[in-house]
Amino acid sequence: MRKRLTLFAISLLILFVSCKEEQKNTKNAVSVEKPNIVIIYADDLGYGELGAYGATELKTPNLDKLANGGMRFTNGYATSATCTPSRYALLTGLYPWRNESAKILPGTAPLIIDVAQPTIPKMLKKQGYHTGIVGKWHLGLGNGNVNWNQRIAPGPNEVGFDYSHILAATQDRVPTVYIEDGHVVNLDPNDPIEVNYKENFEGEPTGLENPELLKMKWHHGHNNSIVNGIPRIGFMKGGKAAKWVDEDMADYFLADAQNYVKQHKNEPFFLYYALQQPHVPRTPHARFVGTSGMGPRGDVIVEADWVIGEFIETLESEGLLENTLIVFSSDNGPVVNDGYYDDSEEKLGNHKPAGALRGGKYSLFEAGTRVPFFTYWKGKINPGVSDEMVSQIDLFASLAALTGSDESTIDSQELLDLFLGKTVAGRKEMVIEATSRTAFRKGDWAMIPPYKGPAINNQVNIELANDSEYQLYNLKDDIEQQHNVAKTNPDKLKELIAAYEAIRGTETFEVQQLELK
Ligand code: NG6
Ligand code: CA
Repeated sequence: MRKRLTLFAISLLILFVSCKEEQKNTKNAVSVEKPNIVIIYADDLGYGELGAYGATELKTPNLDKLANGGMRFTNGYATSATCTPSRYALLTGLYPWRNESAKILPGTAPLIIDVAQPTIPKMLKKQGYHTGIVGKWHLGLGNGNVNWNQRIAPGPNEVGFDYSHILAATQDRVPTVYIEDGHVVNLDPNDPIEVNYKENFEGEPTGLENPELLKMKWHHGHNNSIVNGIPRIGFMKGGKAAKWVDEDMADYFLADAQNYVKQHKNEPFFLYYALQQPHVPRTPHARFVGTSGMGPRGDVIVEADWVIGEFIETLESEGLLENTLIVFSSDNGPVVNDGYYDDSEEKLGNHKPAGALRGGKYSLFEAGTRVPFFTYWKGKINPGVSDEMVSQIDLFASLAALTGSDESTIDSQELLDLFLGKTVAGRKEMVIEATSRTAFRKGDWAMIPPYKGPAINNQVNIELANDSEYQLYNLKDDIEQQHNVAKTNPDKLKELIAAYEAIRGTETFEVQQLELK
């Protein structure tokens, strides 16, 4: 029943957007700018991880230069505290809880974006852009039962990307191969790939049974197939020549992103550059090992910063920097131990991945969704800092406005002027999500409804924000969310609950159970 309702809702949205389309076509064409647009999206990078956001122990000079040279948001949000829902929302401009499939996906999950659904790349294509994705996808592929040895579809190319070069799910999930325009790169037809998330293939080693083969040990989960000495989530067989080398991944995607820019420099392009760092397994290239003094987690952040420096240099040497809007953010907040023994906890020292914020990845507290978020456009955006609230879902309507499209969605707010550095108002309110639970931000306030379940996920050592009672925090006085003032502010609480339910409804939703093994 819920599925049918979701389909119905999506059809309504499509109708809404196509009506707008018609209106647009009847309008006089106005001349608009068509700068190149690059969204750089980190994976699990926390609010306090960059120098520009207060990090003192980690050095991120290249990202700091962009953040300080552009519009830096202190209240910039991913919609969710995990990857798939945030990425779904970023690309579609819709809250992820409108789609019940927008949960952390296994590597075999079908595509969760309807091929008829509006997306940023589709919208930009209509505005004359060439569109590409390089890096992490994690939105599902195919229609179920993917045959990895044929063209894999539908995928990014069917939802608006002219070019795609991706990793299917996460670096810790099989299949551990690159996929370019639907084809596994370097696939040997005599060594076909099989993937299964339920059971192993006979005779194949696993992290659980063959610890002697491991160069990185698993802490929780991550004890299935072993690739490159690293135990993964899910079982995989075959595809030896196609398997990626984790330590080369940053260089591999960088080279591809640079090529993409060079190839398309003579037309407006949109590049979604989705980095794999600092998600597990953290596998810095040898050049970066030991550079942060913080173990592999710090090292891959240094590596990611270098990668972005190189990428920006390419834009500059190609003469594109003054004609390119860059948006940088992260898909969710930080986690230190996300399933491997990699020294990250031991060597964290005084670094605070979430800055002053409470919680982290998977959490409904601020650190789950409040992330580094800035825009940079050389010569166009005046450097500034904004405390206005912005969400990644707002990029859809804002990029549409930038490029002369009238498309929007019910959730995306057009905040173009703010993204371009003007001192104008941002969002008044928004729903945030974490493992299918939702909470609300309005003005200076954060409200978290009661949820069952553990207060802390002990495996990752993160407070999830589950409580039997409503929580209300005034972030202006209490950014660390230490004082639940729900009882002393009943009217404010009522106001937030009413505003939240007006968007979210009152139905209770199935909460995604994290794999706790
Ligand atoms: C969890 C994994 C975690 C990470 C996460 C997805 C276990 C125990 N934990 O299920 O390691 O892969 O999924 O992260 O398997 S995300 O950033 O892509 O959402
Ligand atoms: Ca993530």
